[in-house]
Amino acid sequence: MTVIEVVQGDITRQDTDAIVNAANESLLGGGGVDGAIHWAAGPRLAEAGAAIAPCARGDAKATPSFDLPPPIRHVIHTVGPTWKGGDRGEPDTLASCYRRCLEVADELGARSVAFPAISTGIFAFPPDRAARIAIDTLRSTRTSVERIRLMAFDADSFRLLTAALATG
Ligand code: AR6
Repeated sequence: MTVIEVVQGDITRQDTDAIVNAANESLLGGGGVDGAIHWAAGPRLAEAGAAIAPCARGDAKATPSFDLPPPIRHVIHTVGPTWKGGDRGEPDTLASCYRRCLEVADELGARSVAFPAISTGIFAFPPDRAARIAIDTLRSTRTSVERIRLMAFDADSFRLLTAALATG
C-alpha cells in the first residue's frame, strides 16, 4: 500500500529515503530545485552526476545524497520535458519521469521518496496538468515505495496538488 501525500516546503529538508531532482541532461546542476539540491548536497553531487550523464528526458538516474541531511540517502535525477504547447509528447515524457523515478527508487530499496513538481518551473509545464499527470502516474505504477511525498514550494501549488489528489 502506497500513501501519497502533499507537503509544502523545501525538498532538501525532507525526512525521506530519497528525493527527486528536476535536473537537466548534464546532471551538473542548474537553477530552481536543481540548484537548491546541488547547493545542499555539495560539489560531489555534480561530480557523481557527470560520471553517469547524460540522462535523457523522461529517464531517471540515481546518485548518493552526499551532504544532504539524513535520512535522505539518494538523489534520483530525472529530466522532464520543456513545454512547447503540449502536442510534442510532453505529457508522455512527464509521466515517464514519474514512472522511472519509482523504478529507480525500487532498485535502491527506498521506502519513501519526495518529488518536486517536475517541469513546472523553468520548463514551463502548466502546473494543473502536471499535477494530474503526476498523481495519475504515481497511482498506476506498481512500486514497493510506501510513502510518496509531492512537494509544493508555495501555497498555490499546495492548493493545486491537494485538490488534484482529492479527485480522479
Ligand atoms: N523544494 C521544492 N520545490 C522547489 C524548490 C525546492 N527547494 N525549488 C524550486 N521548487 P524547476 P523544471 C519547485 O524550475 O521546471 C533547472 O535549471 C518550483 O517552484 O526547478 O523541471 C534544471 O537544471 C517548481 O514548482 O524545474 C533544468 O535545466 C518545481 O520545483 C530546469 O531547471 C520545478 O521547477 C528544470 O526545470
